[in-house]
Amino acid sequence: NNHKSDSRGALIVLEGLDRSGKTSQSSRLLSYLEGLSHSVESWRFPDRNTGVGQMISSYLANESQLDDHTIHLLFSANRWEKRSLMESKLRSGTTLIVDRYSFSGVAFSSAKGLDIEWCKAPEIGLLAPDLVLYLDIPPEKAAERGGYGGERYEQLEFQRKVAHSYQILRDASWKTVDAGLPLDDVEKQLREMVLDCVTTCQKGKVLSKLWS
Ligand code: Z5A
Repeated sequence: NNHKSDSRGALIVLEGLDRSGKTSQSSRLLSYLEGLSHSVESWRFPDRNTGVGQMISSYLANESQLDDHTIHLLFSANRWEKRSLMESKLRSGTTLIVDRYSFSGVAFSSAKGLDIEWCKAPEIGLLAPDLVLYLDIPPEKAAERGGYGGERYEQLEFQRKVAHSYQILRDASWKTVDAGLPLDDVEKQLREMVLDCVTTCQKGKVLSKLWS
């Protein structure tokens, strides 16, 4: 039965500035879906556990220097490393809640001045999310939360540029929530959107590719 074989898990991506609450909301959504007996995992990019991920991690910690193009391609390679596992999880019915994805890759590198089309190119062919949730927060407000750590990019001026890049990338399919609201309020809005998406994918939806 064709319809039945199209049933799968949902690929749900959380995007937003540093400190917008992606990590907090990922874990809340994971518990929520688990509570409803859905098969679900939470993932994040960069995945610092792979070989490529370790290079990225040392770059972010300012322990190594890399050309802007080089680090961009490493972030992308880090997603390609996980692509086939991602596909098999989704096809076997597991929903993935992913903290940052290709949009972060393009937003951060283009904020440094790299050409946006050049930035998108290595992402073409990765799996397209079923839902992108954008946690919207003014950079100034995000900066007030617990203060930035010592990692590269965690500076107000740069985060303003990233916010601008996200504006350019955002399309009508993204769902935006006001991430300046209290954690519970943000979660409540996200729950509804996520459940809707999980249900649609369960009924059967074609898995498509990014930017093609
Ligand atoms: N990067 C890239 O350049 N290219 C790529 O392809 C990818 C990433 C994938 C590392 O990412 C850096 O890599 C990142 C982008 C770049 N650099 N920056 N900036 P990361 O994911 O490892 O780090 P992060 O995004 O900066 O994560 P984060 O600091 O953990 O932020 P968050 O996940 O959005 O927020 P949070 O941990 O849930 O919350 C932060 C604090 O705010 C915490 O104290 C919370 O309790 C508090 N919080 C959260 N929500 C609320 C609300 N609603 N009210 C009040 N307080 C809140």
